[in-house]
Amino acid sequence: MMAQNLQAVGSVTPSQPQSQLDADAGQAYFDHVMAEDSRIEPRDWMPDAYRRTLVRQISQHAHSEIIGMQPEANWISRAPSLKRKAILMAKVQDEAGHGLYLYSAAETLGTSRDEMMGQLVAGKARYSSIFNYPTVTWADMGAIGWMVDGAAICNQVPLCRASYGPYGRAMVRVCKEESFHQRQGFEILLELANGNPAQKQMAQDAVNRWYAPSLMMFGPPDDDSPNSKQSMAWNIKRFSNDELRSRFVGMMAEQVRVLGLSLPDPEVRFNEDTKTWEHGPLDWEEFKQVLAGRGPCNAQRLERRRQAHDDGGWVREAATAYAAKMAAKNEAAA
Ligand code: BYC
Repeated sequence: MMAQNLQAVGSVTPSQPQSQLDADAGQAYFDHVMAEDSRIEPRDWMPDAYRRTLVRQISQHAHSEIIGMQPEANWISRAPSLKRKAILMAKVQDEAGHGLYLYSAAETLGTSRDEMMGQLVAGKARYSSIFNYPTVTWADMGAIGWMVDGAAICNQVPLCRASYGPYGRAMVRVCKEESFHQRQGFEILLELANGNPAQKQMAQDAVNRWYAPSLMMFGPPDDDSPNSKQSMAWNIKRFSNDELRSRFVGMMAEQVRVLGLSLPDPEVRFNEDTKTWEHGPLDWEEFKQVLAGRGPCNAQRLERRRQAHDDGGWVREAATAYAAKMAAKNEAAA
């Protein structure tokens, strides 16, 4: 936090625990940080609603990374070469790492990882709609890397400047890794697109399947997005859902030409008047169904996560027993 910021808000210091600030002084400090487009850190005073919004968004994001491992892990044993298996395995491990940075960032807001994981396995937490679609061919690994990670980059690069410090900092590393993921997906599609006619068709079919779901990753249209306005006022979101979706369409429209493939949307065009990319209508009813748990793979994804959680129970028990043993030993030595 810069010194001039502190002077401007009198005696309030950024690291003062919340309990030591009265609400008015805390709110004044918080408003000042927002006006300066500066950062809130874990021990700073913050409005309860800001904290809740962050826990909601960061935990959903963490869950997305963890559930997002499944559609790709599904292809590790069937990847067409040892090199492809190794690359895919590294990518899936990266997603686990992203989940861990994000759970850690959410924990700094006072919600434990156990609690967040409990909500996920109970089916009470959201995670990205995109991971409720099946991965039916190897080309889907290319389409996920190019389109899903591409959408993630468009959405997440602005989040590197999110007003909550631990979230913004986690995003920097996540985005670097996502860029590598996107390149590997593009390269899978490029190789298939330059292969035999059946391989090229496989790549085109995958692009067709993932196009609309990847556009929906950005969330509902702006006039149906209840959280955007406040999140933008709090410098968490920097652009609206539709703005980011439009940027993403422009990015794909250029890159798909290099692949020698096409987007399954004849209405994609650059509007010279508004200087934005436009696309055809999306099936928002399908999006709502997926969010309500009725997508093609929702049940399967949750069941697999529950199974993995149960299978890992012995590790949690062992870690708890070890911590208790160490605590008792330290107490005896004190
Ligand atoms: N899926 O008011 P809105 C990845 C919900 S991981 C499900 O616009 P907001 C990757 C939304 O939560 C990608 N739910 O909300 C991993 C809200 O419901 P609640 C994950 C969605 O928060 C592995 C309601 O709809 N990325 O990239 O302002 C392998 C109304 O929406 C979705 C992130 O999580 C959706 N697509 O904006 C490869 C990024 N969209 O909570 C790749 C961080 C909306 O009120 N998150 N909803 O019950 C964000 O940027 C924002 O939370 C969103 C939504 C843009 C997603």
